[in-house]
Amino acid sequence: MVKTMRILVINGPNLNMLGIREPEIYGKGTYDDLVEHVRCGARALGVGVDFYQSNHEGDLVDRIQQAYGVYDGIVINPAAYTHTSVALLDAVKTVEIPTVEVHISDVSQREDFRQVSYIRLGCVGTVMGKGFDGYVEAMEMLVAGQEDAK
Ligand code: CA2
Repeated sequence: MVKTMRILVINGPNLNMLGIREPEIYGKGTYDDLVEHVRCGARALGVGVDFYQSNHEGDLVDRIQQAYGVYDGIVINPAAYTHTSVALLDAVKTVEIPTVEVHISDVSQREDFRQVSYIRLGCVGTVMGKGFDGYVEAMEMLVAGQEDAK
């Protein structure tokens, strides 16, 4: 029997407020629009997807730990914690689940403080500057990675 791949999509602080400001950077879509877009992409790829959003670093660490043995891949936009959190890096390294870092905006073209990403050191890939489509591209990377491992 073919097992359906399960992917967990994690979003960090303030991403629940998408759509209310800075549409020139993040677009006009809301968090619910993002979830719908990614759900649609997951359906097309034939993978199962669950979502989690939190504004709290420790809750994000807890959710990554709970993913251990349950999910085959993680897509994570740690938002501001990208640039500060060793705890999130340690969490993804601990669970050893292939993880792709996503940013809606192109952080490489933004402020100096956004040029640091701790979580990147524990990720199999990074997608940035592609809006909501970047989450779908991240899932495609995870699917391709699983195919290669067969
Ligand atoms: O580009 C991204 O996806 C970011 O991860 C978004 C973070 C930012 O700190 C990172 O450097 C890059 C910020 C998320 C803020 O969320 C919003 C809330 C309301 C309206 C627009 C965005």
